[in-house]
Amino acid sequence: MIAVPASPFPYALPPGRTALVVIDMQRDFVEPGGFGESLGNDVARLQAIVPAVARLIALFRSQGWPVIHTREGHDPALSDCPRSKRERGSPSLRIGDPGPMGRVLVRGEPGHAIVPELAPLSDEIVIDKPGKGSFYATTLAGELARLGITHLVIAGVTTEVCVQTTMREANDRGFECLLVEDATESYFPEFKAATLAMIRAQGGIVGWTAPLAALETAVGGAAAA
Ligand code: C5J
Repeated sequence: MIAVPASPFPYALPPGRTALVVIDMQRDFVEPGGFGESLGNDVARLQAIVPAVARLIALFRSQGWPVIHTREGHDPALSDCPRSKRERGSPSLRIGDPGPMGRVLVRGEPGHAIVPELAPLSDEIVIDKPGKGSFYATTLAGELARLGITHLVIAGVTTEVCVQTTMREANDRGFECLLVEDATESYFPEFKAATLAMIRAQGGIVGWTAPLAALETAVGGAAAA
């Protein structure tokens, strides 16, 4: 076990049974002209974590530990997109509409792709999900079972939406989850802060949080020992 300094207490990371899940680092959420910006959000906050997420991915790859990427989106016919999701609110672009990066949140379109700096390697698992949670209507649970994974390190966007939903789904399924504080972000800083606080409240009711440097130091120290 690798002991990672974390809140609310150290996180015991078992090498060989831990995977990294990088959530929805897609152009539609992170880059100007995408779905996130069409909802009125400033995407600069999300762009700022790309280097930290890249470091985290590099850490897992250096250890030979699994890296799993998720993408939120829908098939071109929108058959897996509930009407409620498409029609809610008054965004300048709705799911499926043509935008500067192709049809918004549609699989295969440029905006649906993961940002180039974090592109998955050909042997890494990519989970396409129609909802906020990464377990709902996906193959993620089966992939984790096949790999013998019991612990998840989680990063990506947005902290209080797809990241938190995924972490709660995972927690309910028995996974021990660590959210990397500076490798996740929200369009709303107060929502990020509240999410981190509620995850680790009540003795880690949903899981743990830790800064990237703490994880890097712990893993590096274990590798050198
Ligand atoms: C959102 C996500 N915010 N990846 N998706 O709709 O958090």
